[in-house]
Amino acid sequence: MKILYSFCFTFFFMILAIELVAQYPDLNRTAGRIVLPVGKFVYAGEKKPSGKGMMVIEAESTKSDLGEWKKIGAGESNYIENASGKAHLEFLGGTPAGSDPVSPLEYAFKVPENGNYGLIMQTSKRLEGARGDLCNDVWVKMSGDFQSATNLETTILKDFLKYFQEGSVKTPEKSWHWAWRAEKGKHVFYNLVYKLKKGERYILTIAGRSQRFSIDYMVLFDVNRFSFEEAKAKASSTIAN
Ligand SMILES: [Ca+2]
Repeated sequence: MKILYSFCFTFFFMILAIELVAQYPDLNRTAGRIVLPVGKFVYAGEKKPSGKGMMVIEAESTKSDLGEWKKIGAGESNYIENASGKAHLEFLGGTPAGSDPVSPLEYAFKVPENGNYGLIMQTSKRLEGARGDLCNDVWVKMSGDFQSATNLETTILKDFLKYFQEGSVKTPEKSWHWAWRAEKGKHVFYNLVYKLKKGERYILTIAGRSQRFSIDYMVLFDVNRFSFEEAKAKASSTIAN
């Protein structure tokens, strides 16, 4: 049975790799592992029926000056195991409780289809003895020709919003968990969903807020194809690390 699972797993990623290379011929591959291209979207889903509409950006793919972010790779101190691309970014500025936006990181992208795209991120906190609900958020904003597709005004989405890792004070540190909502107003939460146009250039900006918070990758997905729960499950199970 183990051999069968292993075969199916390998076969799945072979098909995924073929799909990705077909769409993005300049994808790099190293020893059979898909290396996500810098600053580009790639599909992470199956071909049908729900294959389109899920895209990934590696946090470490930014071309911005890292400022107070640190890129941490496998084998380095404070590396969180199983990061995609074997690397993540940890914010070392600010305080564990948070700060104004620091060291903004830009991610320019285009979407292959018109759609309403939700944003989720794979994240990790490193407490070093701090309270469990600290070290767990960043700032995010979107720029470009888009409209809000959530219950926040478009102008609100164009400015920095606090975006946090879900869970409680008991959520384990130094392990990957999803961030999938923004907080605006105390304990008032919003999904971030953007109505995007094919071919338009957008810039997602992420800035440091709380110290020792890490981002591995971001996912933008078509909310008409995936619920937030489905998107999280799909991304967790298909993104190469
Ligand atoms: Ca990564």
